[in-house]
Amino acid sequence: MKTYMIPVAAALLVPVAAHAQTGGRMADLFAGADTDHDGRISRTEFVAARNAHFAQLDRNGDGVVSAADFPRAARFPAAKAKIDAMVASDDVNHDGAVTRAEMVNAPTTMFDKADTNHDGYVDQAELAAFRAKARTMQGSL
Ligand SMILES: [Ca+2]
Ligand SMILES: [Ca+2]
Ligand SMILES: [Ca+2]
Repeated sequence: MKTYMIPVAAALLVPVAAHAQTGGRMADLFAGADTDHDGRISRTEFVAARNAHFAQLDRNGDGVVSAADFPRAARFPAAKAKIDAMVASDDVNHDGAVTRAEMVNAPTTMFDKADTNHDGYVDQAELAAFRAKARTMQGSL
């Protein structure tokens, strides 16, 4: 089981590059989310993955996710804009930082978009379609 964790951890150590922002985050959340390995991701699995993701995003360990957690990426305007957008999407009280409660209670917009037949699971076909769409959206940015 431990072997599953290595690629994920390694991927998270890669500095946040301008081109890897939103799409990378989407892929990461779904990639490790299928914890019962039934080939599809339930909403519960997605929320658990997002919850686990919080600790990885809060790099300076101050309990909130904000631009301060990405000092290197924040120097690049394009990357900074994407970090701001990521924070803003979950920042319910608009104080510029996302608490764990805000992230856990945030709407599962990404999951809902990927679950195109609305059966409460994102299967392989839906995930492939979602990733293709995410790539297209990134390309148009
Ligand atoms: Ca599953
Ligand atoms: Ca932080
Ligand atoms: Ca589905």
